[in-house]
Amino acid sequence: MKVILLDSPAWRLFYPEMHQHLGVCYLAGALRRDGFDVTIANPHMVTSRDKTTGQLTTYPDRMTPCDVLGISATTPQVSWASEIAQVWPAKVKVLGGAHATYVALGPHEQFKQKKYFAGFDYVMAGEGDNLLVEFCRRMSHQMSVRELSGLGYFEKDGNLISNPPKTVDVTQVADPAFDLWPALSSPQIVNINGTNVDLPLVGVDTARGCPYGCRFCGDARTGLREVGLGQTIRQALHLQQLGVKAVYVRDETFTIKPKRCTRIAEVLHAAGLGWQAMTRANLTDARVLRHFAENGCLELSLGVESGSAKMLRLMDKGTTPTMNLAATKGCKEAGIAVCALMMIGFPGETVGTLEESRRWLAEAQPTRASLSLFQPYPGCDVWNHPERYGVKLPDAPFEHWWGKGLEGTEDDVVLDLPTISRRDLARGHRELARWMDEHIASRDRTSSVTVV
Ligand code: B12
Ligand code: SF4
Repeated sequence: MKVILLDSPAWRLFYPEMHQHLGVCYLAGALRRDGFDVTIANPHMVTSRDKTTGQLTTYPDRMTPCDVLGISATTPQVSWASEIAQVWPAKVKVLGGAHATYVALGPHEQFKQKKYFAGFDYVMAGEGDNLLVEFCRRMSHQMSVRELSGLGYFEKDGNLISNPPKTVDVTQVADPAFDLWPALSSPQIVNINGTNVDLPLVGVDTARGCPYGCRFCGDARTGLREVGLGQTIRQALHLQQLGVKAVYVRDETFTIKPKRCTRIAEVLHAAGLGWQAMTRANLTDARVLRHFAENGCLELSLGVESGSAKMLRLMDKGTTPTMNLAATKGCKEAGIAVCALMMIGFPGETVGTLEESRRWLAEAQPTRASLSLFQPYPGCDVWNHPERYGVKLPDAPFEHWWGKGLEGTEDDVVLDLPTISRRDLARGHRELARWMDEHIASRDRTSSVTVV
């Protein structure tokens, strides 16, 4: 049985090929361990996007026929996933990943309809490591799949019926098939904050889930499941053998356990890997930061979100602007580049709180900062309970749920907030983005990374 996996195209991101999909690599590893013939396709080779109209073109003649096609998608990518699925010459087509998971398991029956998943036969919720393997096993023996945990199928009237998923034991999953990631065969050198790094920047995870409860986040309160150190060592050595020079640790809160993360830093460093990771201000111990600086840390991203104490409270972030300031300073003092992840447009935002974020950035002067426009993505508390935030879920198709930064207009704002007009929010977004370009060393990944 031939299985092809791919992430949906990332045409909206700078240097789309840079963003290796760790989940897809895990699935490929699990299928390969079970003896399946599996490849990972490059979504950017089978599609192109017109920059002016934003329209996707698919190239069916470049799509290899297969028995099972598995596509991953976040919410703003899902329409592209559908376009690909509709033309790919595969016997069975399956959608998985964040969008599939949160729509299938969340409230809002109106979105659990075939028309939102055009081209797909099945929708899989949760972690696919075991589910996809069992699905392919059964398919290859012409057995029924309908009762599989995590599987979603469509009734005749188009309703999506989903079985609750099982959580996998992360200490038992197969290692990601890093070697099958297509872009590994065409490495490029880029410069990140002054350091030359071989692309792709490969993602690894040493734990899944997060115990915190930020209201804009689909991962809120999912607990923490740690991968064994032996697995991390094995994966780091595999990457070293593949010639990879830098990794992006995808753990939601890498520094949650100081002893553990310092040990992992040593493992990555010993394998010759520079690394980036994400964390939050209340988990930035000075000793840990110094240790990171000595062990190959290229950059730490901090979920700062806002410069307004009120907004951080509304988001249930559990940090304050002062804590975020101290954490940014701590990283810089330890000699670590720090990227402040900022978000505007969460319910409660006003013109005044936007200005507080600008002032925070001016004072903190992080090495880099990224700016997102909040979208009520499936999975987050605003999606689950819009009424608690005084908002209605937008009618706009999912592909519009995307913040456009400098080019954004009020038509690109999909959520109506009681506290700020669409026009003021779009203008605030543009102005803050422009200000960041001028006053922060670099606004986001796009401007700090140059291909050399
Ligand atoms: C790292 C990361 C990124 C990176 C890399 C993305 C990538 N290519 O993987 C970057 C910075 C590029 C990124 C960008 C974005 N991201 Co992001 N990202 C993450 C993060 C923090 C970790 C992803 C990860 O590696 N997880 C670990 C792996 C092992 O898990 P996984 O990918 O989920 O895969 C497992 C399952 O989902 C499932 N699965 C996945 N795909 C498939 C496919 C099939 C067929 C099957 C059966 C199963 C399956 O099985 C996998 C193995 O268990 C997640 C949060 C999270 N914890 O997942 C957010 C997350 C996925 N991102 C999110 C969003 C919104 C985005 C953006 C849209 C943000 C934006 N507006 O710019 C963009 C879109 C990216 C794009 N390609 O266009 C949301 C998605 C919410 C939603 N409803 O869709 C998440 C969940 C964050 C959140 N907490 O809300 N992201
Ligand atoms: S934003 Fe980060 S810290 Fe907050 S719940 Fe999500 S993953 Fe956890």
